Amino acid sequence: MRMLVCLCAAAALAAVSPTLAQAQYEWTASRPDGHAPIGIMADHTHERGEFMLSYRFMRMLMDGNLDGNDELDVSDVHEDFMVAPLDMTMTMHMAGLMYAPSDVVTLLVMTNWLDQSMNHQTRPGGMFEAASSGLGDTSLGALIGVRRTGPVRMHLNAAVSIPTGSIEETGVNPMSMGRAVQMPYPMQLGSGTWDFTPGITILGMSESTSWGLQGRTTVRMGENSRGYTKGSQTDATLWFAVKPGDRLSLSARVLTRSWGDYSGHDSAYGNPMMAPTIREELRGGTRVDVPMGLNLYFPDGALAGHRIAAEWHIPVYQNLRGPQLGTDWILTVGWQKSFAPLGHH
Ligand SMILES: [Cu+2]
Repeated sequence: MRMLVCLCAAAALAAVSPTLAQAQYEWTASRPDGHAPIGIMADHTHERGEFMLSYRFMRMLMDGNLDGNDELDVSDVHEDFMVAPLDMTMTMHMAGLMYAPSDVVTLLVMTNWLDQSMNHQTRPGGMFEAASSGLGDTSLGALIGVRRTGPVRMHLNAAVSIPTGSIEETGVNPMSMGRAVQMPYPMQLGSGTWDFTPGITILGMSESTSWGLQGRTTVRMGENSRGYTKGSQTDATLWFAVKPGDRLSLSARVLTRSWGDYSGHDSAYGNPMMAPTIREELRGGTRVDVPMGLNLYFPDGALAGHRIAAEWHIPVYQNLRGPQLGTDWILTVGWQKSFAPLGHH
């Protein structure tokens, strides 16, 4: 919350003091850094009638358990639990559609497909894998332009997440005697609740550099059909990009993410000492990443208007309610293409 207050103060400052920006450069999306680093969603608005298609491929590797800042050995986890998670790989295919019915409002729909697998080791030493895949949750958002001229722009974000992702993923494990049983919390594909995500985005641009700030919080509404609620999540990110040419920009940013423990309980889970991944109070954490990225934009030629971008997250700080798997790296690669208003050429 403190981060959001800071962002709001910065937003208010940006809104009331146009003199803050020295050069009256007019912000434009028609540059490689006219879009934020690809790991950021809902960063830019569109002009009336424009629409945009996007696809993102995201892969995340989590490896090894943390408790607070401390790395745990598998044997440490086995002191309290019969099963220790070892690592988890998540692949996400994310499709998005943006459309601006007016210059003030841009609408956004995003949905994704998930493939995830987690390796485990039992106390006696047996290894097994759990895997789930399917549709994730679907997000409907609106971006509302507050400051739409000059070198510094600002918009408000509001999104509702529809629980299209399954929370009924089951699998066989060495303790389930051949039966498919409810998989642990991190293996489920959605939150099971309608979620609300308000946020704010500020963008700034000069001749050859740009920057931005975004803060957003996801709040879960109610309890899902299995009797639990995921924790809320707050992201705050600040980025800076340089544009050495008309087609390429390079970016660096800081992302702080805090997410809470779950409340409620999925009664399908038995003995709480089975695995840390079935414990509601071992879900929360804070992570700080320094993602590095590049954006390619093709202003002309056969690929005119297409964008290709990649971003690589390096976590620099993690504090988890553990034992919980820590994040090793996240890679996002994406494609975006905007289309002019229908009827224009
Ligand atoms: Cu767009």
